[in-house]
Amino acid sequence: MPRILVIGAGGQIGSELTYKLRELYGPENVVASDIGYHNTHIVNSGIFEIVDAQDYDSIKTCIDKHEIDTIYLMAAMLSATGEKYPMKAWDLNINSIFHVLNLAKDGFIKQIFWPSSIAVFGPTTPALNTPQHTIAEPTTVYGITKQVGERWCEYYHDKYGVDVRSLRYPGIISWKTMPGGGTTDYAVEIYHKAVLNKHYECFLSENTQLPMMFMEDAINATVKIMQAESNTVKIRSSYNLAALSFTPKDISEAIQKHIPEFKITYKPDFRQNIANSWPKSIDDSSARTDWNWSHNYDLDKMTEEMITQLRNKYKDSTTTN
Ligand code: VAH
Repeated sequence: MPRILVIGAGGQIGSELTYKLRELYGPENVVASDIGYHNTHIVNSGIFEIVDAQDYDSIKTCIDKHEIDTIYLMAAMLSATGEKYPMKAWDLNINSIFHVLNLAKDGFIKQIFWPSSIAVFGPTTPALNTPQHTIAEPTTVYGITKQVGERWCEYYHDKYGVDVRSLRYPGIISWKTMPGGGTTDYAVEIYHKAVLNKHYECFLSENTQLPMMFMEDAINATVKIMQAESNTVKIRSSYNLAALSFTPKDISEAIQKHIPEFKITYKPDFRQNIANSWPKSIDDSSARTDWNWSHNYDLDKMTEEMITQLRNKYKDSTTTN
């Protein structure tokens, strides 16, 4: 059994990844960690440690204490917050991957998962069905950090044999843990507002098409690439990953099939420029060919699950305007 440390386990993806890994490998083999105790559910759900992803000794102390051999590095500052605090985003996103890559290079851990993002692409990238290998000139700090991180992952694999694996996540939609500081967060907020208020003011314009994915598919892809035979993981920068591609208009129409009175209004903010720089849809055929990836959720199936779960979560809440 692998001995796993999830860094950034308090976040939207990190938390659900932790629950899944504990199901697969046993709770005793999965240590959740974060910079603080903000996600009380994850803190109280099993083994938890405070780990600062920017502090090599903090990570090293934890992997020694728990005899860790595998790290899922999920801590990062996302696109919207990264534009507000560029150097903090650079420091967190880059220092953390270097520490984990060096721990592997020096033989302290065997395997790494590190999330990249479709944010590595920019306004000069072909926007429809974006290929695995194409122009990538990101115009956000977050996208720059993910592009640089991919280069270092590939370098450490090729030069030092580090077994690092990575996926270019699209926007991820889930109901258990709210996302923080992303441009695609609207696609999570809209479901909560639809169930609670039957109205959502969207910070992107109605025809802003972006690549998206339901959390269960993202978690399954992450587990699948980490379990794949090493020689099938041919791309060691990061794999394109895709499932859905929709606009705020599309998602509001899917919601109205369940909540006919739901209304959406639009008030684009600074995040519109970020969204405009990203692809509209992604070609992930390399992942489907190399390690047999496939997704399960389309927009209607995801919307049904989100609304069902959130109605249950908020069943005691009154509707507010
Ligand atoms: C963000 N959720 O919005 C992240 C993601 C593709 C978007 O990387 O910044």
